[in-house]
Amino acid sequence: MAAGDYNAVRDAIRKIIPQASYDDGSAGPVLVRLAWHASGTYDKASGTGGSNGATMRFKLEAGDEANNGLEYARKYLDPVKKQFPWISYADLWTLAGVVAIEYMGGPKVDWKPGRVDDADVQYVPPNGRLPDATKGEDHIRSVFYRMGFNDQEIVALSGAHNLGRCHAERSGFEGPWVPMPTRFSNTYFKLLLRSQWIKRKNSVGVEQYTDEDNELMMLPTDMALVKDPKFRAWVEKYSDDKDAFYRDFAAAFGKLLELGVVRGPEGKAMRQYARAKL
Ligand code: HIF
Repeated sequence: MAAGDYNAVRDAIRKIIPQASYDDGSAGPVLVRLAWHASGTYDKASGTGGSNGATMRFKLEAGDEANNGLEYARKYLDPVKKQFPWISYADLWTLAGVVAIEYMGGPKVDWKPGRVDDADVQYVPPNGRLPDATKGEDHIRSVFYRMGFNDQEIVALSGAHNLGRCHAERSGFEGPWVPMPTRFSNTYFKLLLRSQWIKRKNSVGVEQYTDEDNELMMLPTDMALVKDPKFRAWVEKYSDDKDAFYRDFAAAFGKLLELGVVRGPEGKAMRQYARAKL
């Protein structure tokens, strides 16, 4: 297989998404979460963090409790990396998120290759940069503004919680947000607005919001999107207008994967050593 044949890599990723013995038969959602957590450590002010360098290869970052469970996503991608050793982990993890979104019926997200795995352990961003689901709108804003997102982009991105589920042993929360957690759609927004959400302690004693049947859930951070009037206006928009959601989600998720990726003339990512050193 020729080096640089990203379509062949996309095909190989599509093949590992169905996983009969894993959550809802699919590795898709956890691959989306890996792409986001690899990128969401970015800090605009210092230029540190982000997907370039694939610093989650190091225990120091993989062991951040926010990354619990992502070992499954990395493990599912191992055979793909073996088949295409020329692709960097940083490119593979971000590309897998994009392929998984499309596979599950979501929009096509623009993705550019060129990230490199040149970072050593000293480039691992500090633990604690990823969001804490027990918090509210101020926390969400401080985390996503740090990356350079605005309120509209935050809500558009949040539609990704249409995918997958929470696992008590990983985050303390449990359950899916929507009835079909391996299909991309704007159901998450519709449910946020329409259902009665009841604050309850789950099986491990952690407070979360559940529907009447205790089958679906919302995190405290999800509920903040309907409590805060500025966020809520976008939740209403995306609940009514699926096309607008798909378009804005694709733009925001594409932006997320590019955070901190500074490209040289040939498209190869360059590490800004002077700024990135922590
Ligand atoms: Fe998540 N997210 N996320 N998230 N997330 C979880 C699971 C997924 C937050 C917390 C959690 C985004 C933002 C935030 C996905 C994708 C995205 C879990 C459950 C928690 C606690 C983990 C587990 O127990 O396995 C918080 C606080 C966020 C800021 C508001 C993004 C927008 C929604 C950026 C995003 O894309 C996906 C996909 C999952 C499901 C993973 C799975 O294993 O099924």
